[in-house]
Amino acid sequence: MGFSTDAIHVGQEPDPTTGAIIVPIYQTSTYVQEELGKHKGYEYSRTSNPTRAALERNLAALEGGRFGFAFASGMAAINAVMTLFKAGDHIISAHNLYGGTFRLFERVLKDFGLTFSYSDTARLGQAEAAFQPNTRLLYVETPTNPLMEITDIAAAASLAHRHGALLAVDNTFMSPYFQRPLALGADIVLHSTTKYLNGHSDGVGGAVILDDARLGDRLKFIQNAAGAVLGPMDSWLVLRGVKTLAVRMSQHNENGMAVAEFLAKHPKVKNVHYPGLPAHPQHALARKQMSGFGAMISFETGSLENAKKVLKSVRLCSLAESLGGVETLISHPATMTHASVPPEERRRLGITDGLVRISVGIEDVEDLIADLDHALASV
Ligand code: P1T
Repeated sequence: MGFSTDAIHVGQEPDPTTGAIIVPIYQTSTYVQEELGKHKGYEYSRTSNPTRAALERNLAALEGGRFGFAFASGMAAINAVMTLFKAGDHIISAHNLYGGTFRLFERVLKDFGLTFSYSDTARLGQAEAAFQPNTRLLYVETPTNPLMEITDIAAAASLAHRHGALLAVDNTFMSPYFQRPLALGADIVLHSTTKYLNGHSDGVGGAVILDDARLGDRLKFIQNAAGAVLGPMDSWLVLRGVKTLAVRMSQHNENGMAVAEFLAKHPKVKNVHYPGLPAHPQHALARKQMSGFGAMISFETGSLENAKKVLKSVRLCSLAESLGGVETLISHPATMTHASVPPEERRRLGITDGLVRISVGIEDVEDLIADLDHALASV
């Protein structure tokens, strides 16, 4: 079946007891057993819950993996994946990541004996040089938050596999509608479902999808043992959001392209990071491995003062962290999403004090452009 059909139907057969067309919110912690050891497949909601199970099956189908796991947040999903590894293991991570991911690696997981190297995975030669005999994982976001750098997923997968390591891809910015990392050779796909999968800015969640049965068994064990599961209500909100993922993403993409083109021509804007622009250094790779470019854009205003003026002058775009909702959000990576990346590291990467990020929503794009035009006039 096609993507939209799967998004609407997989895991969502009519409720067997009532015929309800929508999977109910099974707001229950436990399940009554007929006799010792005899139950209907559910024992306790940390272990499994029918609403969460529906979402997990659905997301697995959309990403093309056999196993899906829903977590309490994107960070909880990333943390669960990292606990597949053990003290002494080495992980190579892309140098540009969501600031919270970098914070988890550097300020939590390092204390448990995992070791990290950071490299520019847009240039895989650099990542290749970072491999050690104990390297177990190559971890990338593509496109990256907020600089929209792109890693060649197929090449990164063969590089990792040549060194006996796995490849994990955070697919939050593209969603499975535009990019399917497992089909390109990745072993693990991660999401902050808070973003496009939910799509309506009304829930925090995370997901992991993979295809390998041994890894799947272990992650299922970790999900239950560590317990950072997504609740039934939040699972239901993501299920509901995913039904319109295809139409939303296609409108996000159209609006994203129009806003990026507007910004690229604007005299007050110095540099626009958007993979759909032919000037993006990896535009050709983006066309090859993604079927759209999405709606995340960052651009350079030249200084903190200019960035502040833009962020203060917008009326329709909302100044807020997060992304991927139907409404347009605008933010300042250096002091918001990437504040936990040390200033010198931010500067080295290009996350300057003048960088502004937009998550382009699906409002009428003329209204968004008029708002940005008005805001940029204050610079
Ligand atoms: O916020 P949470 O659901 O825990 O997801 C963390 C996360 C993981 N991966 C990527 C690529 C992300 O962008 C995020 C969260 N990002 C933001 C809140 C933000 O505004 O960029």
